[in-house]
Amino acid sequence: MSIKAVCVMKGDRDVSGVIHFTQESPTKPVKLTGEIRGMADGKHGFHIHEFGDNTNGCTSAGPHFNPDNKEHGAPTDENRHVGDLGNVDSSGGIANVNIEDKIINLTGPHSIIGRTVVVHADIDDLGKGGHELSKTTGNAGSRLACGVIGITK
Ligand SMILES: [Cu+2]
Ligand SMILES: [Zn+2]
Repeated sequence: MSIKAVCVMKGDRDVSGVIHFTQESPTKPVKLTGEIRGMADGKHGFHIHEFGDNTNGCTSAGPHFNPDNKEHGAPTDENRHVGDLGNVDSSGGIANVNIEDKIINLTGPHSIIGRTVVVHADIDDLGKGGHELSKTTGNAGSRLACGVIGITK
């Protein structure tokens, strides 16, 4: 039976979204589908952050989920944080999310359940921008919206 999770994202400036996660089994990739509304056109960094804590807004979610102690990178890189899902692309106020990822999981040590999805103001440079933040955050800027990932049926 497949495993399912959902994340309702909210932010300060009318940015909101819903992301659905499904995984056929613990050894299969996780599929993400959904949309985020209210962002400027262009690419926006999209990550799983370590903590499912939004007490002080998206800041409380902490750094990128990185249980294997690697550097920030692209989803396709060997050297990446577990939480590195790259960018979502917004057009006309809607970013459609359609991602399949083999590194995040809905069970086990790479489980993202109870952690936070964050979408950022700027593009994630995927570790290659040469900025001092490239290898930790992709220099993706402020946190526009976030939400905790929960189990659903
Ligand atoms: Cu992030
Ligand atoms: Zn990262």
